[in-house]
Amino acid sequence: RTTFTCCRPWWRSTAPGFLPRVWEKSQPLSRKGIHTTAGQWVGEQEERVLEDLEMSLARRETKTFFHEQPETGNPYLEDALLRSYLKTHLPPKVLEEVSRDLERFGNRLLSEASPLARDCEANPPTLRQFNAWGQRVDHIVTCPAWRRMKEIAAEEGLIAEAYERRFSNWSRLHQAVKLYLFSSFSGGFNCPLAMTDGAAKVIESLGIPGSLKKAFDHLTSRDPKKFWTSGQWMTERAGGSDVANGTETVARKQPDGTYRLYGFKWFTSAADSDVALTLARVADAGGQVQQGSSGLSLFFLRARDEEGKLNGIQVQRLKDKLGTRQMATAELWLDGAKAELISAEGRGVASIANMLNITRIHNAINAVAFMRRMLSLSREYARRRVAFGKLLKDHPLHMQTLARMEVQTRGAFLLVMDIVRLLGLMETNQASEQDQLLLRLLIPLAKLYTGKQASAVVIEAMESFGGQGYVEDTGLPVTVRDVLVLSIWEGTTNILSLDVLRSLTKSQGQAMAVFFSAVQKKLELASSSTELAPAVKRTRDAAGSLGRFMQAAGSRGAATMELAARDFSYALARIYTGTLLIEHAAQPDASSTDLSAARRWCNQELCPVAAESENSSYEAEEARMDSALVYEGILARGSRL
Ligand code: UCC
Repeated sequence: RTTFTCCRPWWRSTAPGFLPRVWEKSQPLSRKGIHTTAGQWVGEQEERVLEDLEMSLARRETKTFFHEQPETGNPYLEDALLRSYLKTHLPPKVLEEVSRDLERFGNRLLSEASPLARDCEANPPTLRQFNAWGQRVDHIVTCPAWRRMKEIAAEEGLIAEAYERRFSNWSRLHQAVKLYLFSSFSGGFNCPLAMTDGAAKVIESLGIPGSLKKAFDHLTSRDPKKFWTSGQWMTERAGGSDVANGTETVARKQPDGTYRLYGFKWFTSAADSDVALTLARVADAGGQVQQGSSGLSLFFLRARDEEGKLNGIQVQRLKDKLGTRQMATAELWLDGAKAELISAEGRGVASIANMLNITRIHNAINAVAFMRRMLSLSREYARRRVAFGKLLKDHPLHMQTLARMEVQTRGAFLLVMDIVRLLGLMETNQASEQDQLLLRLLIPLAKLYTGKQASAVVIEAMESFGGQGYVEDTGLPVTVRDVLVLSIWEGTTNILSLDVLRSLTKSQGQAMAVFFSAVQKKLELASSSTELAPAVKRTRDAAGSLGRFMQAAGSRGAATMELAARDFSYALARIYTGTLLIEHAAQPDASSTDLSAARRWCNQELCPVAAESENSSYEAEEARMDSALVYEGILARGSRL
């Protein structure tokens, strides 16, 4: 190997005829210079041969260094926690059927969806605004692989499963697990599915009115020719968080009872969808609209008419996004789009909340899916990649890093599954009032917490591949880019933290009481386990600290709670997830890894809001200092501070 380090390798000084055997082998490769003088011929040939020789040696020398591509197997069969969760929770008959379906589906993902997903990434959608004759067509051109994904989604019942309810409350779980497996092989098709599920949920919660029956059938169809997807057009130019003040779209009533929508939707994902739910302000006879949340109503519309012509919609452009590039996100002008009012007037936000809650659950499912996928690849790679004389898997520090990611992923998985379990109960009228309050609280918690976990875990997983993780055609950067959106769309971390507070306020504190009682119950179930005792104690202590914080904050007003909202939500998420890991580890057939995951999770700071409160982080003086820290140096430029 040292031959590569000096400027003139040893063989360069060797006369022809004394070259090593490898030279003889590589000689036929070069015949350049044969028509010139003998002297030149020899010189050029020698040069060429020596180049070939270097190449050949280089190849020989590096051949053992090629990285082996990590190959993962059936994602269902390789997911130990998923399988043990299903075994614990599903009735045996349901388990048998679901398990068979998931194993088959896992194989299909590897053989069919995985290559399609790569196609979707390689062929992102484009916008064709005009036809050859100069007419505006605004056609969003998608690739065949994307369209095939839609067919697969229908065939697999990725939406239908949840609404057919052939396994009663367990159907939601079955659907969620399929989505979880599908997500990282979906080439971005997880996004339209989230909104389609949300739209079906809204329609179902309205009692499937006659005018929406056809749409509901299409959205929940298993027939690829019939299956429709839905968009969720909420974000306008003023932003996607403050919907109440940012929505400018106006709805004008028509003589036939329908409405025409006029406005500009700034961020419409899966813009190739067949239908959409959107918010607008109904104009009165004088053309006036009511501002604020109480002026918003919910509308259903079809994107195109029967002939495929856009329904009073112009596509201004497609967004050039960091990730989820497989999926078209567009800016849309609504210029008289025909729509149907589907909520009571002024109840738009409350009505679309059903959709938001479903898409937020999908968001969390996707977060866990991406974590699991990257971990599967990381652990496979660690079984193949040698560094410092041994496989990565034999380096304890490397394993410690992966194990920490595994604990995060397990916690997130159990949190998401618990939400889906509650949703299944609610949808089959088996949920108590407490279950419903808990579900309302857990959805924003899971969305905000798993979004952050996923970003951290996936970036860490990328690093576990070293430089390979940073190389585009390994496919790893796509996942990193795609996962970063999870803490942004469907409500950012802070917006979701405020939604956690909203759920508490709305229930006048009952949701919090239910939370504490659920934690208490789960911990009691584990109280006979000596191995879990330290984890149980830490969680109990954390719940106690949380209770004391709330009592103290109660007397300090809404501003304190708002400032504490993020840390407060993290505390709830960590405590609740800790109890789920403990509960899982307390099962009779739990493994030593279940115990370890629970113990490790509970060793972290479970109640950051109490710790930060002790640091006075929510005092007015600290809030002023937050601004001072952020804006130091900028005042000179005449800001409004
Ligand atoms: O559209 C987007 C991109 C689409 C891409 C989707 C892909 C998903 C893929 C996932 C998997 C890959 S992004 C749009 C992002 N925007 C949001 O998510 C909205 C974020 N902002 C909020 O969530 C806000 O907190 C708002 C809009 C809900 C705040 O609205 P208001 O009107 O100011 O809030 P109010 O007045 O507190 O709430 C109005 C009513 C109340 O009910 P009533 O009137 O009965 O008291 C609330 O309790 O709505 C109710 N409500 C809810 N109910 C509000 N939020 C909820 C909720 N989450 N659940 C139940």
